Amino acid sequence: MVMFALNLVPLACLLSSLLVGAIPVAESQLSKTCTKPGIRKEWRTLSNQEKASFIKAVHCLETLPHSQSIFADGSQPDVPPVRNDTNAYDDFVYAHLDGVNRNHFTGVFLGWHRWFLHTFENTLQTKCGYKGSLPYWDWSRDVANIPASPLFISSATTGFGTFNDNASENFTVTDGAFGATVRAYPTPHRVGRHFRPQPFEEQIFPFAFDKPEKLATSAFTPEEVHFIITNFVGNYTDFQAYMDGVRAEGMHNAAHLMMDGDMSNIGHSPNDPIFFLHHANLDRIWAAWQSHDPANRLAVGGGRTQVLQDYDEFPAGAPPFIEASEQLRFSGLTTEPLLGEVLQTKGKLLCYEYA
Ligand SMILES: [Cu+2]
Repeated sequence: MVMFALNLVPLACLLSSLLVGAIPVAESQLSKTCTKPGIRKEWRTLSNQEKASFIKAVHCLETLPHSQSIFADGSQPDVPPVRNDTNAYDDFVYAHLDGVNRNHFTGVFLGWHRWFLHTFENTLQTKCGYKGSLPYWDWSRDVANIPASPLFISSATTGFGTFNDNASENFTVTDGAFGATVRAYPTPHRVGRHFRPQPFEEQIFPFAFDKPEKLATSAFTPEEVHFIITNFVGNYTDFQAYMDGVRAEGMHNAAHLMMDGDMSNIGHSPNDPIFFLHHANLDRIWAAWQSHDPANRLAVGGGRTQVLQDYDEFPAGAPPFIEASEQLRFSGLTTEPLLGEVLQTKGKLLCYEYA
């Protein structure tokens, strides 16, 4: 069940520059300084109690009401209408779904997801009493055997559930903390997840994969992670492009597509809470690259327009080129900082680091 490509067309959408409804960042937030950063830890290093408290907070989010401020901002033509019979978790999925074209394969990719993850973490903390920070999943530690990763266990209090290999069941996850969870978008369904070691065998983009037989795990080995952090000095565009990969076979897409089901859909992938741990790891790698060299620290790049037909030329978006003054858009989910305001994880708006 591969739906990754369905939401990708039409691709060259410039409407995001014409949007209304941006929520400015409050002055009070800008004057904050970061003295006690939250520590984001790798999932397997958490105690069972810490794991359970994160999962409990996500379940709490699923019981909170849907926000009336969520709206489709017009940049994504085929987005489903906002539903009122939904919850606060579904609002995150909607905001992601509504931003597919502007936030993927464009220069705001990592900055947008950084603020999205922060909003998720902050909501768990402020609305659900969560005391910890957002955990991350370092997939490079599991390349030898992904299904045996300590994340994918059937415990209802500390596990994300195992993979389902049954296509006739839509790969529905039946165990773990989210086995019975129904998500609203794009239509009500239970979360699906299936281990697909060679996800590039099927063409899902408007171009053929370069190495269709490539193992997903080969894109995110410890060597690959080391390589991306220590290369592309001063060149954000090439750094981001490498994360998505030559012909989109890089670590970002490889891990998404390898899990099939919800995670393999570029729009509604946040339906699976694994999304947040996967993207926290990408954010961690970006932060490590940023601190690797002074020339990386505030580097931005890529373009505003997603054009997958010209992926080889513009893997990080076509012009106009992205600058730090680019406004991030969140479809009513949260405040909307400029890209330049989320470049530092320990700055005026953000205050966290990775263990
Ligand atoms: Cu995304």
